[in-house]
Amino acid sequence: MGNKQTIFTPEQLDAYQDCTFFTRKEILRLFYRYRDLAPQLVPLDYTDKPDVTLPYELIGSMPELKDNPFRQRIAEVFSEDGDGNMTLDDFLDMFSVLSEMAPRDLKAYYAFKIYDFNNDDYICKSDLEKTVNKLTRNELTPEEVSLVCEKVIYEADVDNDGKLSLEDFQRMITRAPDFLR
Ligand SMILES: [Ca+2]
Ligand SMILES: [Ca+2]
Repeated sequence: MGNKQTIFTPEQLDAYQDCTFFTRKEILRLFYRYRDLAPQLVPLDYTDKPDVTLPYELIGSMPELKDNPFRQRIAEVFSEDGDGNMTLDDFLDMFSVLSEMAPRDLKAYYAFKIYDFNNDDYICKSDLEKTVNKLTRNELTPEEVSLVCEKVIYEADVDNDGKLSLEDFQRMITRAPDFLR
């Protein structure tokens, strides 16, 4: 493989570099990983923006995700269709935010979306229970989970509406960074 690649136009590569934290090389490497998931579906020429979406089952089986208890939520949040099926753009966005180069605020924003299971822009007690169950891999009893959630809400819910807004959440994770991992 020489310097000339014909998968993307130079403009496309520039655009990907602008909206991710990746270099051209990393973008191409991720493209090949995306393609390796389903070589029969993903063409080697993206210059005419092919309409390709890979099913969640393939995405969720990647080494970076397969042991993550939040893998399905992560894929849902980053997928345009909301069901975890991913275009190449979705895929690059996801890896960009998961990468070590992504700033903490951006990670916090997506963590909030991931934990907001019912997508209503708040983390309520039932969202938090699902989150804690996954974080602890179901090792706590329902009573313990309930107590943890009440405590988290009690401490983080500054405006006292019983649920966590993005602001409440951002304040919380500066004290409990475990929620970011
Ligand atoms: Ca919610
Ligand atoms: Ca609140």
